[in-house]
Amino acid sequence: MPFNTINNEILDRLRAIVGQANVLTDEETRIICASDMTEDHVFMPAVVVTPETAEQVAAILRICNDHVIPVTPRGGGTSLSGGSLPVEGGVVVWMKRFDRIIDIDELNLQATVEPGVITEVFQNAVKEKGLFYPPDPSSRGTCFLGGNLAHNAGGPKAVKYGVTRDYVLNMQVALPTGELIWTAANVLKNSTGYNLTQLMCGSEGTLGIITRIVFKLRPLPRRDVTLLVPFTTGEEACRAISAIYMAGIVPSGMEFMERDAIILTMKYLDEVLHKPVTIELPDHINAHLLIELDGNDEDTLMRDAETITQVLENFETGEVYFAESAEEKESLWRLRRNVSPGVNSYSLTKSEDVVVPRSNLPALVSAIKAIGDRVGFRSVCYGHVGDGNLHVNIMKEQGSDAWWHNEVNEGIADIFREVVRLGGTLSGEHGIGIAKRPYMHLAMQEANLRLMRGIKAAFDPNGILNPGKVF
Ligand code: LAC
Ligand code: ZN
Repeated sequence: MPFNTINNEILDRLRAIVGQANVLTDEETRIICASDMTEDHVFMPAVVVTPETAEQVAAILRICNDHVIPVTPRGGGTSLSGGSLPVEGGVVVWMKRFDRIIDIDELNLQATVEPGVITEVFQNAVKEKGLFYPPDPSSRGTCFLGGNLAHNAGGPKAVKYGVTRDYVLNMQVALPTGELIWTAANVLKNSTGYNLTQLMCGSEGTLGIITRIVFKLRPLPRRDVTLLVPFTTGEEACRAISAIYMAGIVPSGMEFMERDAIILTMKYLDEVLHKPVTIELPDHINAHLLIELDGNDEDTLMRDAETITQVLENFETGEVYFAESAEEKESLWRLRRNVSPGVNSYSLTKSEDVVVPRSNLPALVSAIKAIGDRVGFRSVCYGHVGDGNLHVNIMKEQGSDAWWHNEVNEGIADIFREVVRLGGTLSGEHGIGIAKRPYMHLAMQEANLRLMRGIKAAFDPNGILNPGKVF
């Protein structure tokens, strides 16, 4: 269905809902909401609305649905797949005023929050009460919990504790038709009908706008051990991962960084953020694993770390480095968290987020490098390899625009074909958005896509919500 454009009458109706000050048509605000962290895409919305209550969000949707005007929800704007890009223009609903932590329920280990709370703010708030919210995307300092849910964000802790979808019990959602629903109940078990909560997770803002969330929490682990292991090759590092699991260890972090990822991120931390981190990079070292163990008992952690070092004797490693102090641990994680902004600050990139069964990672890394050699791009790989989830940043560097849009996209299709052949799929945590939409048919049967389209139509009969995304 073709969309209608916004006129003065609709602007007045939006103003009547949220107040004059929260209907923003100035260029500066619209430019902020025209892009996210995805490549170099820019799509200008006609207007940005900043509601404060669920009822306001529902009322905005009702008007836009009646007039068939596209609506794109926006959180912290950190999407790497184009989730918050208003590709059809129209209204951006920016959720930044939904920033309250409503309740941290220590008796039930639950918390109720608004979706515009910054992830790290929430992590710290529950930590003060001795509790733990494990999902830990690298963008935690600026991303919003609502966006984390919409994209089912992961991060390093997922390898032991699971991803965002594993921590949500219930949520309030404004539907594109203007109705306001709760998806479930605040309970730990629930077999009551279809699971609308989980359907919303990872739906990328295409089915509804999340207006309140009930999370479950865990007790905070008291101790951790962090080690950095250099390897001669990326494939060798990836082979070691399965061996560590086979020795009976479940790390709370198992992160991979290629040599180029470390070089570019060290440069960025030094030159741009002025918070340098230095690690030795001898010539024969081409990849590192950053491994973390957590728990409450120091002796158990030390025994597990010892087991890991014994396992590693069977691999081509450099000297294993144990982070002793909290500062040393923090600087290793600072390095890891800044790989994406670091690499992206030195070249336009296409960020892939593929995932395979972890035993197939060595084959995947080899295939990516071979495809890069053939097409002529440099790829910088890093990511959550304990989960088999590899981020692949493909660098434009000196390449021409035509090459970037044609040959490189074909090369990416080849990477995805290889991923699927290895039993994997397109995205482990960043979502599909617009970036991976052209490749969905490589991972999905037509029947899957038909079911997804049917679900979309059931929620959003006029297709107004975050159009142009996913499929
Ligand atoms: C990371 C983000 C890019 O792992 O997912 O750093
Ligand atoms: Zn990641």
